[in-house]
Amino acid sequence: MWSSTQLLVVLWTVAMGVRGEAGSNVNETAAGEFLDMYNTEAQRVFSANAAVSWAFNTNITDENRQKSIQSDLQTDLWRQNMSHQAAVFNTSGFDPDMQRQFYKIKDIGTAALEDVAKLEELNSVLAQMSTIYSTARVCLTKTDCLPLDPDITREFEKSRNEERLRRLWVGWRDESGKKMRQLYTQFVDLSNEAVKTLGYADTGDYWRSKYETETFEQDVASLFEELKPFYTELHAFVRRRLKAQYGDSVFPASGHIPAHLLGNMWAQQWNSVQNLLMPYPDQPILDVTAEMVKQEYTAERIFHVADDFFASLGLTPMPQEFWNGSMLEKPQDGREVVCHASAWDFYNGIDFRVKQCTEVTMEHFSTAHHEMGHIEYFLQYKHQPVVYRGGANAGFHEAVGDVISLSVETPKHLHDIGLLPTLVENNEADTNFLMAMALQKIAFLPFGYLIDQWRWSVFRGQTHPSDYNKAWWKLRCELQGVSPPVARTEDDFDPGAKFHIPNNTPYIRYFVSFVLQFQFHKALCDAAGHTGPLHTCDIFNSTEAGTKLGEMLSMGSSKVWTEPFQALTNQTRMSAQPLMDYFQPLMTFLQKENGQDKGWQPDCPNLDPISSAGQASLHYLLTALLLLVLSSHALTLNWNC
Ligand code: X8Z
Ligand code: ZN
Repeated sequence: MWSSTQLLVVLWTVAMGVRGEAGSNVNETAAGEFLDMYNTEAQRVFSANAAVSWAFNTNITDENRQKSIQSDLQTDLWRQNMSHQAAVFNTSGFDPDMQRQFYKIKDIGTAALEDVAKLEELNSVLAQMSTIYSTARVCLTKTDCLPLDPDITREFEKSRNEERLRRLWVGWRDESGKKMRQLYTQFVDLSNEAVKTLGYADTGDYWRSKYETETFEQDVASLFEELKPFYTELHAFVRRRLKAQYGDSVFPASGHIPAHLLGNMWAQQWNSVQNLLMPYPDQPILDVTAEMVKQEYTAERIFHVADDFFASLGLTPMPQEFWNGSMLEKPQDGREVVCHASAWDFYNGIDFRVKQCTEVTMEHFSTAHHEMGHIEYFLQYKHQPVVYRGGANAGFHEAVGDVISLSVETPKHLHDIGLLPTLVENNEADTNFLMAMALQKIAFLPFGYLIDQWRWSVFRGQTHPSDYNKAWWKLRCELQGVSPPVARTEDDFDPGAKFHIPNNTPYIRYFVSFVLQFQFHKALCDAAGHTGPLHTCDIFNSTEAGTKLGEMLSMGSSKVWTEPFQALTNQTRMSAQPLMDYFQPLMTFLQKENGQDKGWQPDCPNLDPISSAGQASLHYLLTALLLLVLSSHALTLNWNC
């Protein structure tokens, strides 16, 4: 396939006579033909690349990794070639839509690295980090070695044994992040070098540019500040309940919550420990896991329930290829796979797949909707040219399935689909429900915000490799109010223990999504004619809501995000207001419960203040001192051996 593609490109180049100086061609007809050619070829190149990458992600072997590295390299080189050809056109007088397409063809990120050996090294480093993460096992005994999914994840959700959780927490970081510190440093240098050739200051600058908003960094910072009081109230309530469970002695005096007690390996969402945290323990708890197990739900059935919801809105149901091609369960044939859930567009308008090691739990039920939201977006914009087959911005892509979940997870809807046998409607049950949602949505906000605060600072060179872990924990302690349960040093690399760092997926998109999804929810609920508090809205069966959502999704990334955003919400700015409105009743409850018992010190307990460089010099200093003492002893005692 590769050589024929190259041949075609060369033939086309010669035929169209587009060889020439950068910016020399002003022929709009030739430019239109170039875009057509790009679009046809991109579908072939990207879909071949997706197939090789899928094979690697669903069967991690040395051979598949090599093939994936080579395929990524060829794809990058093809994009480089296209970018050079596009640069021949002077687009300034062209139709604005054409200008946008040309801009996107030239904005190729790390593929811009001209040195092929370096490009291969970059792809290889990424594939190695991904492999380390996805094949790691934690051995608590010589024979008992556990993978993250499903075993360790399940223990974090179910176990309340502090010591076992602590050992798993440390074990996971020893086996994943710690093993990739050097690779990550290599990656940062290569990635920065690549994007600098495109005129970006560093990789973070490149990532942020995708939001097409001058004030993006300030915008997310002020949204975070606005939402902080909500998080602080939730944190205080959770801390009190966890102290009652585990005893005060496990908790540092600084006010932090030890990071291994929140039901999740990264303490990013806390809903798995919700049974300890219900404001009214005698009222129903909103976890339908037991009911799903009782009704013998399967992975496939979970996805069919999600599909039914999208279809009820008049949106596109999952095509047969989705059901044939997806990996909805962890394979039991001994294959190593990347279990972290993802959705795949094969760029051929036909093949769309999800890869998820689905477990029959409410959490996975929610994730299934999340992933299907990505597929629905792919389906809605599949008619667009390849350059526009993306979210209005990455936060939009992450928000689609979550918006659907906001309806699905209302007690009323869960009752309607038979997952909540009895529906109790009173203020106390309502508060329990809002707490369950807050443990997913509010608990996540500082985590969603801080991951890229760390990476942006690393890419900028403000955080040096010798301070990677210290800077990470500074953010975790200060913004999230969680602390490491055992001492951390620069021998550790805890950022690497989170999927999106080794897999190089930007993370601010999730923070953006968690804000946007409430703005979307409000707009869709209005379209559906919902009355009453926002948290009681279920848009199931509303084709009015479905039509509005579909209109926004079908635009893909053909316009700056504010345009599709305005079409749905009538607004042009991100706003935390709908999120705050949704949770207001819970906040009133928490403020009353907490009084002044809230907050934490900014500094981290359990963070070794001495970096590895510092440790090394201390080590030399102590050795020198010891030698001095010994030699003086040797002199006085006439000690020789
Ligand atoms: O990675 C994901 C999705 C795939 S895009 C499963 N999420 C983030 C995470 O797990 O860290 C969804 C919520 C945040
Ligand atoms: Zn996602």
